[in-house]
Amino acid sequence: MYLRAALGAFVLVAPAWGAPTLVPITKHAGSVKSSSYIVTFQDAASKNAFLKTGPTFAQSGSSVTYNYEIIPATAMVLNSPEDLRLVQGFVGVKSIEPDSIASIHYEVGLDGVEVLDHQPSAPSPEQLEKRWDNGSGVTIYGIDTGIYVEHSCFGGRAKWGATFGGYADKDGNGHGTHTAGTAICSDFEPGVAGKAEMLAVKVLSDAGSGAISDVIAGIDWSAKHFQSSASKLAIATMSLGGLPNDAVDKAVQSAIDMGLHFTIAAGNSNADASTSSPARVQSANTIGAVDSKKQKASFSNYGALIDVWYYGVDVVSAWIDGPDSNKTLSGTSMATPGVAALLASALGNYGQMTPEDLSNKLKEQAVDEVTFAPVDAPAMVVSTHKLAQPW
Ligand SMILES: *[C@@H]1O[C@H](CO)[C@@H](O)[C@H](O)[C@H]1NC(C)=O
Ligand SMILES: CC(=O)N[C@H]1CO[C@H](CO)[C@@H](O)[C@@H]1O
Repeated sequence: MYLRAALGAFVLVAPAWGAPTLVPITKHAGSVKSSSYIVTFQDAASKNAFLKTGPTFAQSGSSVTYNYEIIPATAMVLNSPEDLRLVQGFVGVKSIEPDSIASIHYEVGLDGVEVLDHQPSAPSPEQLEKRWDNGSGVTIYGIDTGIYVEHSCFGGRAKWGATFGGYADKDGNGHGTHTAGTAICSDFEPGVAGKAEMLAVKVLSDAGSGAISDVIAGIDWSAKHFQSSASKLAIATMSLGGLPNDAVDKAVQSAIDMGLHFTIAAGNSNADASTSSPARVQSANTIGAVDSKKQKASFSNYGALIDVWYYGVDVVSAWIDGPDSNKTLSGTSMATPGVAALLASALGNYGQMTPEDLSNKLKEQAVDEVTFAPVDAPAMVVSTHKLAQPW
C-alpha cells in the first residue's frame, strides 16, 4: 500500500525472464520480530528508486515501516513469501536482515552483591572547581525505555524526545530513567554533568526489549536532531544491544561520522563484546563494567572493543516510583551513562571535539587500574585495564 504501480509490471514480466537473482536473507541466531526486515540498498539512489517505483506488494499489510535517512535502508513488514521475493529480486537491494530483538543490559539480584562502601568516582575538590560547566549546553540522547522526566533530580533538564515502536511516551520500565539519572543528575554518581540536558528516545518496550528497526529509527532521529541543533555538543548513550546486526552498526557508524559521540554498553554475557551489536562498532566508546573495587564485574563483556571500564555494580540512580525514588542496579547499562556524563562534562569544559579526538582523550585520561578475578584471566589478556576518569 505504501508502494504502488509502476514496477507492478516487474511482477508479471519476471517469470518470462526466468527467476530474478534473489538477494539472500542474512540469517542471525536469536529472536526476531516476525515478518519484519531491514532492507539495505546499494546507495540512497537505489533506495529512492525502490520507494518511488518499487513493487506492488501482494499481501495486505506488507509495507515500508521506516525510511531511514542516515543509512540507505528501510524497515519493511513483508507478510508473504511472494512479497519477500519481490524485494529480494529488486535491483539495488544489497542485503536483507530479519528484524532482530535488542534488550537492556542490566542484571537484578546479583548474588553476593557488595555494599556500596564508598563513592569510588567522586571527583576531588580541585577537579570539581575546574569542572565549571558541568556539561552545560550538552545534550544527551538516551536511546532506551524512556525517561520519567518528572523525577526531581532532573530539575526539568530531561525532556521527551521521540518514541519508536508504538509505545506510550512513558518509562514504564525504569531502566531509561536510571541511566538518565546517572548521566545528568548531580545527586548520583558520577554527578559531573548536572547541567547537561537529556532527551528520551524510547525504542524499547516497558518489558525492556524492542525491534532493531525501532532502535535504528531512534538513532536516525537522534542524528538528525543533532545535525539541526545549534551547538552540536551531543552524546548518544545506548545501554542496550542484541546479537550482531550490520544495519544497527552502520547506523551508529554513520551518526559518528556526522560528529555525534556515542557511549555503548559492552553487554552482560561475560563474552567478547564482538558478539554484541552495536557494542562491536569500533569507533564507538564501548563500556565494560567494574565493581567498586575496580575489578571486572563477573557479568561484563570484555575484549579488544572495550574502550574504557566504569563502575557498573550497585549503582544508585533515579527510579520511576516517585519524584524522589531511587534504585540500586548493576550492569554494563549502569556503567555506560556514567561515561556519557564524563564526556558531557569534558565537552562542556573544553568545547567540541571530533568523536575520534574525544574518544582518544577519554582513554588518555583513564587510569590503568582495572583488575580481573582469576577466573577472568582470559578476558584480562585481551582487554584494556583503563578505568575512565573525569577531567
Ligand atoms: C535513595 O533513597 C533512599 C530512601 O528514600 C534514601 O534514604 C537515600 O538517601 C537515596 N539515595 C540517594 C543517593 O539519593
Ligand atoms: C559550576 C557548577 O555547577 N559546578 C558543579 C559541578 O558539579 C559538581 C558535582 O555535583 C558540583 O559540586 C559543582 O558545584
